[in-house]
Amino acid sequence: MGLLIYIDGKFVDEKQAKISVFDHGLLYGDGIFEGLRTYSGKVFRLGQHIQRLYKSAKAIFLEIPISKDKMAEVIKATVRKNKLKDSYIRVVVTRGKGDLGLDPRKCSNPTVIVIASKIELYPEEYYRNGLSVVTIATRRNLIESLNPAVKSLNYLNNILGKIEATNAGAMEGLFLNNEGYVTECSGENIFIISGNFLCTPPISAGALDGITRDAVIQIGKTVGLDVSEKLLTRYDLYNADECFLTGTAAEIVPVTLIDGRTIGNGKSGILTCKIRKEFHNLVLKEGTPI
Ligand code: PXG
Repeated sequence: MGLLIYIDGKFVDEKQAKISVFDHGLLYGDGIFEGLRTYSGKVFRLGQHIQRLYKSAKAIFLEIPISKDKMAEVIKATVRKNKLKDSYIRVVVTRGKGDLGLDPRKCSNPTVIVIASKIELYPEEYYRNGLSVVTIATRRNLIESLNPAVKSLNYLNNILGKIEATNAGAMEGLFLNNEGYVTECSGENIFIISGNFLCTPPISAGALDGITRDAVIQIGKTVGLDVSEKLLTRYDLYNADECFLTGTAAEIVPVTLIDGRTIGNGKSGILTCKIRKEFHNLVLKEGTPI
C-alpha cells in the first residue's frame, strides 16, 4: 500500500489517484494549490492556509465545491489516515475536466486533491552556511497580469527562475519586478536585517503573502526588531547584515551569497539563528491537532 490520497471525495491508494487528461489543471495550469506542514501531529496555521486557498480561488473565479470547515477536516483526515506526525501536505484544486478548449464553463466539477507525505528538508549544512542566490533575468509576473499573490497552478514563471538560478550555479533565484524592485525567490519570501531593522518587500511589489513570512514578521516584533515592509533594491540586499528566505518547506534559511557578494560573515547571522529558533518554538506551541 502506498499513500492514501484524497481525490474527489474519496480516499484512494496513490496508484488509483488519477486525474483526466482533459483536466484543465493539466491542460492549462488552471487551478490553485497550497502547501502546509504538520509538526508533531499539529497542522501549522491551518486556518491561514485555508483562507489563502479560498482567496486564490476567488481571484480566478473558481468555486471550491466544499466548505472551508470540510476542507480543514479533509486535510486533517489525510494526515491521520497516513499515520503521519511530521508531514508536508499539498492541497490542489483544479478547474476540473473539460474539453480541449480553454473555456472554463465546460468544466463542471473542480477536482479537489489532498496529498500528505513525508517532508523533505534542505540538508542541515544550508541552515548553517546559507544559500547562494542570484538575480535572474526573468521578471516576476506582473501583479496586473497574474498576481503572484494567487497561488496558482501556473508556476512557469517560478520554474523558469529556478532553472536560471541553477544554470548560474546558485541555489535560488531572486525575482525583481518590472520596476527593478526585489519581490521574492522562486518558492520563498525574502527578508533582510540591517542593524535593528527587519525588512521584507510588501506583497504589492509582487510576492506571495507567505504564511511563514507572516509568522516571521510577528517573531521579529516580539524579539524587539523594528519590522517594516518596504521596497528593496539589490543594493539594499548586498549591504544587509543578514538575509534569509522563508517558506513552508524551507522554513527559515539563511542567504550568504547574493550575485557574488558575501552577506555578513558568510555564515547564518545571529539574528537569523534567533528567529529560526523562535520559529521552531512557535510551530510546536501553535497548531491544530490532527
Ligand atoms: N513565494 C512563493 C512563490 C511560494 O510558492 C512562498 C513564497 C512561501 O510561502 P509560505 O506560505 O509557504 O510561507 C511560496 C510557497 C517547494 C515549494 O517545494 C515551495 C512553495 C510552494 C510549492 C512548493 O519548494 N512555497
